[in-house]
Amino acid sequence: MATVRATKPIEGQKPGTSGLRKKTRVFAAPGYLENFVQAIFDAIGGGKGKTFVLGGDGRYFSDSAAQVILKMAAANGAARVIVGQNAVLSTPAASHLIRLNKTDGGFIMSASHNPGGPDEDFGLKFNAANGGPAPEALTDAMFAVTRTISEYRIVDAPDVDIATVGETALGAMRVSVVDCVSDYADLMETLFDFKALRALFQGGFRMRMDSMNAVTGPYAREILENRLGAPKGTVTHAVPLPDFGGMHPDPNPVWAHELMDEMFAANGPDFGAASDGDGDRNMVVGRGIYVSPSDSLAVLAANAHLAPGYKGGLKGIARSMPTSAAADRVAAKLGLASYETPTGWKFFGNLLDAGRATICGEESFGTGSDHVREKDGLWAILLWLNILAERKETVEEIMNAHWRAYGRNYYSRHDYDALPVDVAEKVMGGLRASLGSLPGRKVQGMTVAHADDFAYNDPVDGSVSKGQGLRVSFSDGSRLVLRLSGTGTEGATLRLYLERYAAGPEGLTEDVQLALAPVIAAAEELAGIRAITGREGPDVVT
Ligand code: VG1
Ligand code: CO
Repeated sequence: MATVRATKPIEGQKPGTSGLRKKTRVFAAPGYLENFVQAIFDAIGGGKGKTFVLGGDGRYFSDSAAQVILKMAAANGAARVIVGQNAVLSTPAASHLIRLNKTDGGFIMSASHNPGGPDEDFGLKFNAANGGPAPEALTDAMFAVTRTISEYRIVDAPDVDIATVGETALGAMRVSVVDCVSDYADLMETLFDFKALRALFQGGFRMRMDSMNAVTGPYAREILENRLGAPKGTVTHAVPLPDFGGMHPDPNPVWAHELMDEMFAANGPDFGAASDGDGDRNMVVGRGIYVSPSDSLAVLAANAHLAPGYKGGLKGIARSMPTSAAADRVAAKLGLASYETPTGWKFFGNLLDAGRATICGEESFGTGSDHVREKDGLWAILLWLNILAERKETVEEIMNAHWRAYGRNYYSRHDYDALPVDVAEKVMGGLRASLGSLPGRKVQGMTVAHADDFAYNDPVDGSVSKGQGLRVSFSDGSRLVLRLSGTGTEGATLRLYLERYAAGPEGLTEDVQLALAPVIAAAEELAGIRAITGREGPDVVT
């Protein structure tokens, strides 16, 4: 019953920072999804006899896309597909299932923090047998196939029932529909002290978890409310919706403003958290204090030994290049190796597989460890809870103590969204062309120490990834980075990352944008973003 259908290459099927993301209408057009899925099978050497995981964040179009992927897996000879019930799996839960079942990889349907719906975004990414996002060599191979593809394989069969947990089949292929939450929740129990966390909630600790109508709702309810006894209603926006209820499921102070308002109100909860569309990002907030993701990574690394899963200490700490150097200071103090990788979780995979890094993080609200091969929002939130339970201090006390011990890396990211591509390229091109002449130059009272276009030499497999962002470092430890987003679906998004170090003990609690003012001014002087784009300022500041 397998049919071979003729097709033609479709332009632009190049996976970005994290899989292929397009407008839903583009993905739903005839042959679009099919071509890309066949390209994945071809790039991994076919599907014959293999086992895969399938799931996603439940966004609009996922149900029909799941049926196409199942029918194509069967036609490509797969032996078995493990599907999250209703095709739902958070990205970290999918990564876990790939590893737990020793499968050959998995398909994750998500455009992550991008909005969902018929007029918004859809996405698909393939994770390899280690549970992590396909490395660059593999995504390049997929793209190459999409440029020459002439046919795809799909079975003619009725839709598979994926709403009922249990075993079923599609021709010769087994389809195992599994509960989305239980294996993942069990994994969390092996890493964190659930007894201490239950006691914390029993003692009246108040938390607000905003799942933003996205995939973590059922996970957070099961773990926080059912297993840990947090009061019902601790998790808000807990029902995943195909369009996220119109929310932009990106956990940052701008898009999670309801949570921010609550955390900054008089008598707000003790701890607040939010996660994104597919559950791999997290934002943490204390009462009256926002924790920047770069600082969160540093605090988690410095305190991870307080949780049972990490009591033996860490092997190393890795961060993406634009992430602040706060984590490096922790690594130095603990005598651990630290790594600086390009943006995107796929670059942490080799370090985690090789046992060189235990904890990894990105400034974009992503933190994770070697328990899976993706960043993991609820993992970070539970580690924070475990640290709060052990230290018996508030988030604010923990942050202040951290800055006193290590100094503070003031940090912010300014995003200029949906720019015309040529305008964004002009900004990048201008700064890139001047990099060679910058060292030694004085800008806004600071001296440029180093300027380059970041290239990463993977210490594990020796692969080289070039053009990963323009960086300018100053002799006082300040830094600015400029790169183009690889996850957007409209025009170009320019990201400006800003950092300034204050050693303390004075000046550790300044307003972040004020503390960064000289670096912001230096960025404008060197790159002319406002001048070239004509924009008055960034669209999103985090
Ligand atoms: C962004 C973030 C990056 C993250 C990626 C995927 O990429 O900056 O750190 O890994 O999103 O996250 P970009 O290329 O737009 O800067 V998710 O949660 O959207 O899968
Ligand atoms: Co995500």
